[in-house]
Amino acid sequence: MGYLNHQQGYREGLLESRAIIKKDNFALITPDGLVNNVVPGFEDCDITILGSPRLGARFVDYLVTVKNQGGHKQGFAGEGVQSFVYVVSGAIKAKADGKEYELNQGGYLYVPPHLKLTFENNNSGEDSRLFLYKKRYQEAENVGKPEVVSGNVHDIKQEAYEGMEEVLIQDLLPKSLAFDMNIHILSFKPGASHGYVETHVQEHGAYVLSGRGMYNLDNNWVPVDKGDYIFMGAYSPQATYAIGLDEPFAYIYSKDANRDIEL
Ligand code: UGY
Ligand code: MN
Repeated sequence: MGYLNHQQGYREGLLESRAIIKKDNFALITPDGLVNNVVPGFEDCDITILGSPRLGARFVDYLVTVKNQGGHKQGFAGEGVQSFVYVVSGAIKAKADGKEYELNQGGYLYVPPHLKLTFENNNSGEDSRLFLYKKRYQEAENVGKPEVVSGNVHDIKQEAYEGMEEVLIQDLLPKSLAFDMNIHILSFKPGASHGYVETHVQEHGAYVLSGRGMYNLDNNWVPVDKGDYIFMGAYSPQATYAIGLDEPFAYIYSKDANRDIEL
């Protein structure tokens, strides 16, 4: 694997990759091929831009490794762009609207479009790994304004997904119409699956937190693993069977919601 585990130089075997890129449809991006991007505002961070408009998404997802006392101190997003950060590992201090949030593993913060998100590593001497998201907010009449939301997934109840006890869902943001998107975690016990191949207008950017699955992406069945990223574009057929022996196959993902399609 490349920069994530500092393995560089020639490798023993042939160059190969599980990544699949079908722009405007779906993509599988694996840890092995990630490269470090330099983005102004991020200090002492390794960053990879995952889903983005160049892939066909209307949002941007990032995998960020915050090192030492690094972070984003000048402020991320705002000016009409909402943001969301989830702590995959480690711990950070994040701030929005003058308030500070200590986010440990599983912690998250949603920042509405009129505010900026700042964060820094929590000084523990360890790197922190973040899944970071931004999307331009889609206004609507008579729905109110979204507010800052923070929590930890370990405190959120898992609900049976569409009547299936072996598939559990968590909603990280309120169901309020003020929000034009939500972030969820879906967790499948090995052997569990979706109830049908979904085909919907909404887009997803999904980061795999644990386990393994066989994923149907536009009717191509591909193995996916912890650390993989999946982009599912509008109308791209999608479903999974969880595989593996004991770990649930779980991923955090965004989904646009509560809005009509603009012409
Ligand atoms: O919420 C969803 O659309 C979700 N079930 N999609 C997915 O897991 N690919
Ligand atoms: Mn879906």
